[in-house]
Amino acid sequence: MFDFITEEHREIQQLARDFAQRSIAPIAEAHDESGDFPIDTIRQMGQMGFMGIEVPEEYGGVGMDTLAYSLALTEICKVDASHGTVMSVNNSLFSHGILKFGTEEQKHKYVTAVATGEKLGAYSLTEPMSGSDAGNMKSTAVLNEEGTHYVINGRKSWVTSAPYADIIVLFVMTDPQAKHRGVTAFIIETDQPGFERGKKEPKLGIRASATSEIMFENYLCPIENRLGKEGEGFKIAMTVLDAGRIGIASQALGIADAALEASIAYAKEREAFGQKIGQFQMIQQKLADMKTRVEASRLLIYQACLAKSASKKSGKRYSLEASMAKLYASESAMWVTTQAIQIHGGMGYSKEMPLERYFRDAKITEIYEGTSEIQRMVIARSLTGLR
Ligand code: COS
Repeated sequence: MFDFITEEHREIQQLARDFAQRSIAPIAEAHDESGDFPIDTIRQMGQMGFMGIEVPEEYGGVGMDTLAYSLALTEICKVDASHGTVMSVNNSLFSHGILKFGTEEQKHKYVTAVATGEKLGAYSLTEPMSGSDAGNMKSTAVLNEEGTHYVINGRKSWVTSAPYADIIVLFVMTDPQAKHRGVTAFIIETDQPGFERGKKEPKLGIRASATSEIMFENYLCPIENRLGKEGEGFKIAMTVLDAGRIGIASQALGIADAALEASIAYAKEREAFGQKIGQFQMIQQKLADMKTRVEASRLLIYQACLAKSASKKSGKRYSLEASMAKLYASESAMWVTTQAIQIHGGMGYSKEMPLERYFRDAKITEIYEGTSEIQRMVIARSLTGLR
């Protein structure tokens, strides 16, 4: 039916499905419980190419398209959204920005290291007092007198993978008076003096992914590690988030798919009042609506993937398609996982089954990389052209 899904797409989807079943499924629950970062499986995912699916082969990646990335990510998240979070940050938030705005040297040095799984990447935009209002950041970078280094100071928060990241794409102010036009992007190596990681955030969901604050105190960033031009950072951040939002939509779809599959199986097996619960109309209605929302999410994600691929030639923004996919898939994941728990009753509420993990993991997809409110704002603005 979807002739844009090729044999190669099916192969990478199957590879991700097999890897997730074989290597992630046995450890997902324990890592969710302990909150320990699953470094071994993350490294394996890098070695298998899952951290650089869209990265061209010359920079160590698989050289496939956004749809391939989305299909693979959905499969990983169907088993464990925490692994998917790390995969999504490396692929879209980290590599996409450097590939689009970086120099040849930056691409070879940093994208290759992350795409091959040798190093772990991160992306840092948010600050304690600037989340949705991303242009209101306070951290600064000042070029030194010699013009060789930027001196970076400040504090960033909610940085996914920060406790383990080797390299971070960072956004700070080089000209605070200019507001969002004063934001500049940098590539930060975390083993240099002046960089510190805060405590790991205790989180409701995606507990095996690691998130923390990061602090900069007179950190010296060489001028060749500036990403793009001075003042271009906000646009870079937004461009990268458009790509990232397709990843989060795919993550939400994976979670919803898992909850739906478990619910169908349970409805066929569990009996009440002398019949399978799947024979009750109230359960049938839930399953029907869950399936419809899952498939509608999938179609919006396909549309966003195709729009992003087309934008490579046309240069046209795909913010509308990415935000619609993220908005709908994330809200559907929250709704579908809620229904899945309801169908499972007490068992759904119990840690004996993964339903409550899916429910907790789904929530973040409505928040990070732009809340549902921000997605609605992006969608409405692109419809009217008004700000
Ligand atoms: N791609 C390229 N450029 C973009 C863009 C995009 N997707 N979105 C906005 N821009 C540009 C605009 O064209 C504008 O350019 P000019 O300065 O040349 O006019 C500039 O960026 C500012 O745009 P805008 O005025 O729309 O910015 P706002 O401050 O109103 O913010 C939102 C826009 C709310 C959409 C943005 O701040 C946002 O996405 N916030 C959420 C941040 C987020 O997702 N945080 C999570 C971080 S990862 S956990």
